[in-house]
Amino acid sequence: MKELIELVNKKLDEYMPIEYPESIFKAMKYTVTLKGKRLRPVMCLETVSMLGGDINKALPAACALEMLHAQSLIHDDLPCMDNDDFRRGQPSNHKVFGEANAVLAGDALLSFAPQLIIEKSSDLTDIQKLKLVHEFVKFAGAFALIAGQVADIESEKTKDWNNMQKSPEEILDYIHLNKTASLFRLSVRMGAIIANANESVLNELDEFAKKFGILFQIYDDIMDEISTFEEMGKTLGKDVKSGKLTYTTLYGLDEAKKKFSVLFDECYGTIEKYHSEIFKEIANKLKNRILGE
Ligand code: GRG
Repeated sequence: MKELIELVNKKLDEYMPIEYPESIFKAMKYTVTLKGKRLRPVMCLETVSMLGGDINKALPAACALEMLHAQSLIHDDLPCMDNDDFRRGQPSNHKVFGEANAVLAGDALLSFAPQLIIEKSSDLTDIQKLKLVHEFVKFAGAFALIAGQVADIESEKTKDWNNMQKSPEEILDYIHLNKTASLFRLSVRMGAIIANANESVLNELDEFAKKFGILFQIYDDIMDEISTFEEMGKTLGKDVKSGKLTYTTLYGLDEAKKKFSVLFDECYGTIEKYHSEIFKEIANKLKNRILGE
C-alpha cells in the first residue's frame, strides 16, 4: 500500500503545476497534497490490479479521485458548511487562502479532475474515457455526493423526527451512502472500467463499496469519540456536542461497534474472494482501531 501511496503522491505533484495566477493553483494543490490516507486512489488502483489490469493506465483517474475528495473536504470545511478550521492536521483551505479562493479552488478541482482523465489517459480507449467521466460527474453531483451533503445539512436542522417521511436510521444511511460511499463506489467502478471488467463484477464491487462506505463512516464516527486531533488531523467531538445525527449519537458506541463488525465481515468476504492483500490491509487497519487486534 505504501508504494501505491507514493506513486499517487508523485503523480499528484506532477499533474499540478503552479501557474499564473498562482493563488488558485496553490490553493488547489494545498489540500490535495496535504498528508491524507489516499484511500480512494489506492482503492481504484488496487481494483485495476486485482482484476488483472495495468495500474499505469489508471493513474490519471486515481489522481482525479483524490482531487474530487479534496474538493469535497475544502467545501465541507467552509464556514457556510461544517465550519472546520483544521483538515489533515493543518489549517483548512479557507483559513490559509481565504473563503473566496477556497470556493474557487474546490470548483477548479472539480473541473480539473475530469480534464485530467481526458488529457492524460492516453492508454485508454475513447469509450473508456467517456465512461470514466460519466461515472465521475454522476457520483460528484446532485444524485450522489451533493445529495448526501444536502441531506446532512437538512438533518442538522431537523427538530421533530416524527414529522419526517423517513426514520433517523434511514436518513443516516441515506446521507452516508451518498456523502461517503459515493467516492468509494466511484473508485472501484473506475478501476473496473479501466480493467475492462464485465457488468457482474462491476456490480459486485459496487455493492462492496456501498458497504465499505458505511463501514468507513461508522469508523469515522467512532474515531470522532475515541481518537485524538493528532491521529485524525481535524477537530473532534463537535458532532456529539452539537447532537448531530451520527452512527454513535443514534446507536451508541457499543451498538455502532456491533454494526461495524457485521459490515466488516460482509466486506471481508468480497475482499477474500478477490484475493486482495491491499483491501485486506485497509480493512484490517480500520478494524484494529475500532475492535482491537
Ligand atoms: C461536489 C460540488 C460538490 C460538492 C461536494 C461538501 C460536499 C459536497 C460533500 C462533503 C463530503 C464529505 C466531506 C464527506 C466526508 C467523507 C469522509 C469520511 C472524509 C474523510 O475521509 P478520509 O478519512 O480523509 O479518507 P483523508 O484526509 O485521510 O483523505
